Amino acid sequence: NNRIPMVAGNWKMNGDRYLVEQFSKGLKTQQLTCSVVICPPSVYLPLFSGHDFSLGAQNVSHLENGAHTGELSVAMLKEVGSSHVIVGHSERRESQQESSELVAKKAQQAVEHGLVPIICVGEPLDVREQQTVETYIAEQINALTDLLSVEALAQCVIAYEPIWAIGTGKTATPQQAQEVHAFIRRTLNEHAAGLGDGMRLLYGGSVKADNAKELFSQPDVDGGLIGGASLKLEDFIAICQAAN
Ligand code: G2H
Repeated sequence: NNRIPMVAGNWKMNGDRYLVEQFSKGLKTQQLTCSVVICPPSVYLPLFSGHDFSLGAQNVSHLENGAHTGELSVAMLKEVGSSHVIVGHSERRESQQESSELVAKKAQQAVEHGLVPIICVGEPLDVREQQTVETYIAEQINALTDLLSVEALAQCVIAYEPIWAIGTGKTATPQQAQEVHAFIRRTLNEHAAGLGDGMRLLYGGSVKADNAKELFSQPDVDGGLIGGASLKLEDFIAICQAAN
C-alpha cells in the first residue's frame, strides 16, 4: 500500500508563542519518513516560520463564509498556512454537540476546498463495556460515506480515539486499536472496493513515547494523533521516530 505513516500533534487549547518558536526551530523532520502535522490553536498558525512540517487547525466551519460569528472557514485556515484540519474530535462532539452529520459536512467542506480532514471517531466507555463498539463506530463512519464521494473520502485521514483513553493515561492495547482499525478499514472497503486499503488510519488516546512503537506497528495503524505528549518537543520527536 502507499499509506505513508502520519503523526499529528493536537495541542488542544494549549501552547503559546514560545512553544510555536520552539517547535518551528526544533522539530526538524528531514530524517523522518512519516508525515508530521502540528495542530495548534488557530490563532498561532501564522506565527510558525522556518518549519518543515505541515500545519493543521483543530476545527473548521462547514460553511463557506458569511454571518457566523466566531467561526473560521477553510479558505481562512489555508491562508494562514494550514493544509490539514481535525474535525469531529470527541471533545467537540461532546461540548459543542457536534453530530456525525455535522462532522461529515465539515469534512466535505474541507476536502472540497483543499484541506485534508483528520476525522475523529471513537466510542465512550459504556459502549466498550456493552461490547457494541462496532455498531457505534459504524454509525460515525456511515455518516461520512453517506455524504462524501468515494474520491473525497480517499483524501481523508481517520483517527480512531476511544474516548475512555483520551487524556486518561489509559491507552487502548495495541490489539484493541488494531481490531477497531481493521473494522474501519473493512467498513470502508465494503463501501467501495479498495477505499479502506488506501486510507490512513491513526490511533489517538494517551499515545506516549514509550507505547507509540507497539501501537504503530499494528498492521492497520498508520500513525497517531497525539494530545498531551505533543506539547513536549522531545516526547513528540520520539513518537515521530516510532512511526518511521
Ligand atoms: C486524544 C489525544 C489527541 P491525548 O484526544 O487527540 O489526546 O494524547 O492527550 O489522549
